[in-house]
Amino acid sequence: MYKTKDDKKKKKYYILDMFPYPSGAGLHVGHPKGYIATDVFARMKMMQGYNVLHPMGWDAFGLPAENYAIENKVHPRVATEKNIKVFKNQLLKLGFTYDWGREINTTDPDYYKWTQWIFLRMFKKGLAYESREPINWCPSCQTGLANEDLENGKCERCGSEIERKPMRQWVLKITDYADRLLNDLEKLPDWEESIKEMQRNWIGRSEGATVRFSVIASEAKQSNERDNKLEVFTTRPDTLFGCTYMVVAPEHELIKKLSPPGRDGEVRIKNLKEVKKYVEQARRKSDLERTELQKEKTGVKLEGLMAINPVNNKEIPIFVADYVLMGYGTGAIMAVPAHDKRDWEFAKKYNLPIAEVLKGGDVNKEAFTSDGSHVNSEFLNGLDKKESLGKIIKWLEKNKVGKKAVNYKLKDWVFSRQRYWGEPIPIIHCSKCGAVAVPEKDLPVKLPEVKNYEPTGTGESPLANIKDWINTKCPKCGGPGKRETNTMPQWAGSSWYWLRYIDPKNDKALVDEKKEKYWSPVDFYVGGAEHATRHLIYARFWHKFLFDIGVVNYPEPFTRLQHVGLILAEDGRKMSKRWNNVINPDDIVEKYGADSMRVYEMFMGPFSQPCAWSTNGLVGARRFLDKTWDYLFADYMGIFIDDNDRNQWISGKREGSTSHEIEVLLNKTIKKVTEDIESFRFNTAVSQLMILRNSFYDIEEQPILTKSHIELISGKCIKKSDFKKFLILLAPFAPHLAEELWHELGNKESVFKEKWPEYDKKLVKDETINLVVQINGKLRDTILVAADISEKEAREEAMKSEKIKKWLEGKEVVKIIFVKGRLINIVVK
Ligand code: ANZ
Ligand code: ZN
Repeated sequence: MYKTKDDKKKKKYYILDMFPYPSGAGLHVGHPKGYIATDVFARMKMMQGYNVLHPMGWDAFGLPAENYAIENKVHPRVATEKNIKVFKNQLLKLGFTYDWGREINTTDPDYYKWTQWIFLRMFKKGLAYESREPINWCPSCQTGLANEDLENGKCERCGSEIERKPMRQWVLKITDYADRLLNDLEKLPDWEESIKEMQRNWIGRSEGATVRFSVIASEAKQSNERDNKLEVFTTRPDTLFGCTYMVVAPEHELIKKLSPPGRDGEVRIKNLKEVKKYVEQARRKSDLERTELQKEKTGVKLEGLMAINPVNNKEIPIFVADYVLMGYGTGAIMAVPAHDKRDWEFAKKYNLPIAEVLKGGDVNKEAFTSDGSHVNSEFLNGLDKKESLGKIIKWLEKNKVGKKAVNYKLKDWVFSRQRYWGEPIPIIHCSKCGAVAVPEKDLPVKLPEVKNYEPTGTGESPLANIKDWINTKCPKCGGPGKRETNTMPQWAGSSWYWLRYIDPKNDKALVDEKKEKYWSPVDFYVGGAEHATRHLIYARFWHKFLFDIGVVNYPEPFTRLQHVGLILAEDGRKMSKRWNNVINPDDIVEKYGADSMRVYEMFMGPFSQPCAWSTNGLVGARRFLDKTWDYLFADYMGIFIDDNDRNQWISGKREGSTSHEIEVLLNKTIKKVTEDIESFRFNTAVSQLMILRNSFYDIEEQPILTKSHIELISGKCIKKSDFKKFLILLAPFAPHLAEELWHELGNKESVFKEKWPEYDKKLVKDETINLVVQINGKLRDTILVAADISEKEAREEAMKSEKIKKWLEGKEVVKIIFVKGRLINIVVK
């Protein structure tokens, strides 16, 4: 039943879970929460007549599997396969609608063939390039990492302090897509605003200008060198008249360039020893440590040099200081201590002039960072920020000392790892032809078997030791070539996987064009908030690239996005081996049943909020299901007079009767459950189902059944057709129980082949409402009235209120504003 066909006649709905990373620990009860939610949603959509795609797979390359494998002395493939088995068994127990015929695994060569193919296409477009810039190096994982893989300057996996290490790297030019990644967020109204904001901050677009300063020797006035330039990026070029010194980052090339001994008159750093020592100290600090606002600023003046401020030709000193980072802008700044906090502190410490150029503060006391009109700035005097920015940029461009510029925090994606368990990068190095793409017909480049997959520590991947794999022919000239030994990062395989579910077995193309047209984009994507930046930015980047080369026909992969609130342990902490508070879903299923777990996780609280596990809550969910079962089968309850009576009802020979109240409640429940599932408010949907169930007959309210009770309820069963509607509403949450009861009712087909019920509009209208009564727009009273009250009646009712009478005394009513079902506003004079 859960086999998804490409049935083009039906309207499609593609709902996607973030696929798990199959770790050695298995799933805990928190992991399936999102999967249960999408499953409830998918089941409702199926019953609403959609052709639903709800797939599952494994994101199985990457460091954790490899580290686990090394620790436990097993091959990562063996460990991964074992972990996947465990995960899959755990998921199977929960009764999901996944079409396992579409299962994917990022470590399967038939899958990563296409990951490599995308890389090659990027390479051919110049979007994948080699670089030798210093990158983040984790000394413990012994691999390079992307900026995104750091947490507070530390390795996100093992917590080690990151070093900067110059290394040959493959880098993806994600910055080419920065503007589109940013602007297209506006086209995603069904993404949570908080996630979009995190992406905006991550991309970090700043508008400003670059300004080029000349660097000269401070003593020799007659320097013959004119070509030493220092370029900065600034968001405030309008404060250029207030620039009284400059700072370069410790890694800045200017230091290296001006280090060798020079002849007289040549521009050179004179206090090299001191500078080198400072640079060395800075190297050991993380970016976060370096830029912390509270930290005391440190730095060393570069003796022997001066910079010339192009706007007023003043000579100003240059410092090296670690509060300027190499990875941002140009790695150098023009310091404006009067109007920038960090510059101000630095200037105070080193006794540098503070020149006010914006009016409004007292720059002797602190930096004035708000807007103010310009002073001491010649042609900018009297202008505000906007005007002066325009004017100074024009001036910089005219004088060829700078230009308008945009800067991004987003950096190109460091895409190679010096580790074993990843997709080989399909490149062959040739001494004549350079880096050459492996021909597409030779894909996949399979990960070779090695004896030793421990990292070498030399900055080379363990693949570097397999000589017969490395040595190959150059595809271009046929001469000797060597395979690239770096592998792709963990995030590669997940950057396009949603496309593969559409057409998982295709060996001719990444995805068939027609199938892609039918299924994409993903209508709804649900997963952890921790993926707001990394995975979701990479995924959007690759998708846009695939859009540009015509593989997909939508520029954005995920139409709607929802994050999952964490399930915490009963003690309120995160579930973790460390705290010994992990609950295994297998145990819950064993003891309480899969449906209890499903219902409980949907009922425990608002979906997107963190919520602590509670065994009591779980027991409550189980009780609700028991009561549902008992409606038909509890011997002691006597809803049916006897078995014969029940059989008559089931076979339709006796009708049962539904009271008007229950009928109204049933219709309201249909409406509420439908809308709540649609908007991921599962907790209120479940509670509504509980209310409905209790209205049929609540045994708990009458724990001791006397004879008269039994007489009272005996034979009072509701209409079978109404009970069926209740079962259908319950089915997405508790599929096993609902299916079983459905069959007990004599149905031959699955409950999931039923149509989702519709409600009677007349019955769901609220009969009374609280009408707001305003006098001149101010709330003065609320009155209980019929929901469909007319303006005339509302006016009469409002006038009867004592509170309102008081306000109307001696006044003349000039106008009445009436919003049906909401409010009446009486305007008086
Ligand atoms: C002069 C200036 C005057 C600045 C002023 C600010 C205020 P955002 O908005 O984050 O883009 N900056 C530039 N490169 C830097 C680096 N590598 N390390 C540390 N700081 C750097 O910040 C841009 C501003 O951050 C730039 O504008 C520069 O200081 C600083 F009243 O230039 B500003
Ligand atoms: Zn060659």
